[in-house]
Amino acid sequence: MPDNPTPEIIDALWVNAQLATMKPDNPYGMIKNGAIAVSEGKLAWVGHEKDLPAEIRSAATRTHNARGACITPGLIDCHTHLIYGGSRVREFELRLLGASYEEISRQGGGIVSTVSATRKADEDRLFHESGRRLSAIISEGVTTVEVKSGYGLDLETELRMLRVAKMLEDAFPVTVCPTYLGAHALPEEYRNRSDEYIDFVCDRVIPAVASQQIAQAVDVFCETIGFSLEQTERVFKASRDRGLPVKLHAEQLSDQGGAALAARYGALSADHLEYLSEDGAQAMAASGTVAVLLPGAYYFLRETHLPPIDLLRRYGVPMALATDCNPGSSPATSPLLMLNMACTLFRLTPEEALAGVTRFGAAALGLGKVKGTLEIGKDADFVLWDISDPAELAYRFGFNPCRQVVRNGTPIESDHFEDDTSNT
Ligand code: DI6
Ligand code: FE
Repeated sequence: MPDNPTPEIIDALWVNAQLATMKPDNPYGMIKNGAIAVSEGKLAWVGHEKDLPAEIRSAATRTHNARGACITPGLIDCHTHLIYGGSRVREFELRLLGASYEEISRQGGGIVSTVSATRKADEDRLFHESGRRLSAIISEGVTTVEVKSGYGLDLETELRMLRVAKMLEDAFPVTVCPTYLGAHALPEEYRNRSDEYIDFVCDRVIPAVASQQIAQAVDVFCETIGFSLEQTERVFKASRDRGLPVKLHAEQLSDQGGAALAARYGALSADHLEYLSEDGAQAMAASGTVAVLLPGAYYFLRETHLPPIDLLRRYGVPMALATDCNPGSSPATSPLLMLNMACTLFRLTPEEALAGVTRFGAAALGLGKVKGTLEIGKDADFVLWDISDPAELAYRFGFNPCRQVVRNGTPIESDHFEDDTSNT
């Protein structure tokens, strides 16, 4: 039972709930017949309703009857590229006719075709188009989302994308964590000069991003069709020099040793990891680097090489899960579908999948102390679901049982929301 002192102001109380706190102590950190009290945007009390101190109950300005709903932490989508211009539907058709993702990329399609469309799109257009994707993601209970740049590549467009990330955060009820992904693909103007492009990323863009405080981390695509291990390390060094944490698209299509390098730089996460080696898994475990699994990309690219889930489990590498929302390899805006795919394709348990979009999603963004579980003192971001067992979030697909999202202690307006509120 929590033994925190009672805060003077209790803004709201939720009773008659089943709490999947996602604390690691028992499956789902489950508290049947639980209650949550919120004070000034933080969780002030979490526990069994029978243990709720009378002074908290009476201090609450509002009491919400959750009517048996299952409450989880707000979901965290810790890897997206949701800001971009244009569409890659034609590329989807080409792949169905037999072209591979790598072939399309080498022939000047792929990421660089999205770069052309994104450079042409102004802030308003990017905001409008990516806002629609973000709303879809939010409607499934996401309260924190990471958003990468990486479809501008030049200074102006990369900064524009990062400004749009901030505009989205101001306009939508969600925390946006922006990441600079300059080393995503080689822009046309640097053809055959990838080292010079990396100079530009390190000497021009990273200093600008750091001084404007417009991104919280730096990412790289380390791959045969992306950047080499040496180039990745240069970006990591430049980021470290500016105090920016790093993360990496690692071993998505081949084993480049990227995850071990990321671990050496204390990366927040290494993402994709289909081709991760045992050494890579061990290095990640030693540095506490989170493995971000992206089943949407695995599915959409019809990959057959599974990420080594058993190795990750054996070494105790925390596993997060995300949509990778992007136009080329994962045009997905459903985190709930990712839960199902993580179980069906990667054989995660429903509990591991849910931990991947809560506790470990938070860890992948360096937010483990403030988000990701229902614990006193953390941000009051949580979701009421019309389900009786949290495993249902992973079991069903194409179905959204989200009844109500609460962010910073405040219920978010929604058409579906029916509340049973009484003032005390
Ligand atoms: N890996 C991915 O899956 C995305 N970026 C990356 O480095 C795909 C980006 C795209 O195809 O547009
Ligand atoms: Fe990605």
